[in-house]
Amino acid sequence: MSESTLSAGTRVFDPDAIRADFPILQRKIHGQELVYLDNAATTQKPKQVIKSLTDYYEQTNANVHRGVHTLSMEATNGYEVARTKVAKFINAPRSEEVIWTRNTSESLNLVAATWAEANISEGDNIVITAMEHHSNIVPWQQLAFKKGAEIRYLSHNDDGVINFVDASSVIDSRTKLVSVTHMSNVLGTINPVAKLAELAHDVGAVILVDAAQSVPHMPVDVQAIDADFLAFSAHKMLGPTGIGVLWGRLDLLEEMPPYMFGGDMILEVTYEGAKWNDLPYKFEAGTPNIADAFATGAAVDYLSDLGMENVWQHEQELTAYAMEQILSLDNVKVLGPQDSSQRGGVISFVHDTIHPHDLGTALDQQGIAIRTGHHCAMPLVRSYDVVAAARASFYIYNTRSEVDALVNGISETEGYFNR
Ligand code: 7TS
Repeated sequence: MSESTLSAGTRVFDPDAIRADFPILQRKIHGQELVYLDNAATTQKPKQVIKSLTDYYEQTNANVHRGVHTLSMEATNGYEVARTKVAKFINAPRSEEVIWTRNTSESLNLVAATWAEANISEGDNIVITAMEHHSNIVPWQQLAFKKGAEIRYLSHNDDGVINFVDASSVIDSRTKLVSVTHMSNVLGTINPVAKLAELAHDVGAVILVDAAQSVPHMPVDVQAIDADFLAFSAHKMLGPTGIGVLWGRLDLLEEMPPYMFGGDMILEVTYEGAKWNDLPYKFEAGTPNIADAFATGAAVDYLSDLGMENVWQHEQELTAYAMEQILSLDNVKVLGPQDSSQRGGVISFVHDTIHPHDLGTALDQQGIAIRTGHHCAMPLVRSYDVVAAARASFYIYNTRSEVDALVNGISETEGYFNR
């Protein structure tokens, strides 16, 4: 099926029309057309999102939740409408379960500093996978050091697929939290989080899903996967930097102590003490990131108009094509599932003789942006006996001809280094 015939959203999925919405894609890099393949790090922004920021500052700017004047009421209304859009996007039962944070990292730290601080004691364990981003390792390590708790890792096979045979022995009666990435930012593996939720719930643990790489790319329904917490960042889904989301189950959020103290998160303050505000404000101390919440709403609208099923299908098709092309290169090894139907649009690879940083620099000269390094998942990358890998990651505006440019670019770089 041609991509331009997909139509579950309200807009036809046509990569050429989509590309026209992204001003940065007109840029030339070293005199070449930009081929942007670093979407797992951050995505580009469509003019609709950029305009929502200028519109906000030109027409609406005021502080929220405190004024009776028109601008303040409009700002408050827009800020809350954006929250409602996010709630609908992930099928959250209630919009007050959606907490604005700065990014996925802050969402994870919030749970560590509040829920985990209150519920994890000496001898308990926290289960994560061996393919987590540092943001979903370090907060738990720090908490475990402090509490005398244990971190346990779910293993995966060489292809990067979680090993379920030992999962049921790793998760046991002392497990309080299972915190797993929905999609690996290095291997591209999509983890069966609903199955992990079942294992966690069977022992009375809660499950936190790091959805930084899934919410932007596929339909995610917090109720269908039976998550307790879900974290993601707006900047990886067409939105601005500096804003992210923590979704949590209402009963858990209600019981949790606040994360930061200050304005807006209190109901009443006396000289002797304070009473916390209702959700979600209990977790949003101080003047929030209002403009970026508006822009996150615009990003959610953009993706919803395309339809997340269509976004997913486009990336699946492009990833299958890219895997085929990259695997056809003699000296390149791909990390993660070789079967493209088991992975999302992230392909990390290593070249037999060219260091990833040299490859990345040579590709940049050809206008092609990829990421190189440990991708903030050092233990994982090292487990493959490499210190760094090259990574191409795709999004709605990428095309087959850009995959061809990447593959030709790798071949040309080989020619240059082998001269
Ligand atoms: N979790 C996963 C799975 C991620 O991929 C990232 C960022 C984070 C958490 C942290 O997100 P942040 O918005 O708080 O930074 N991943 C990457 C990456 O792969 N390249 O740059 C950032």
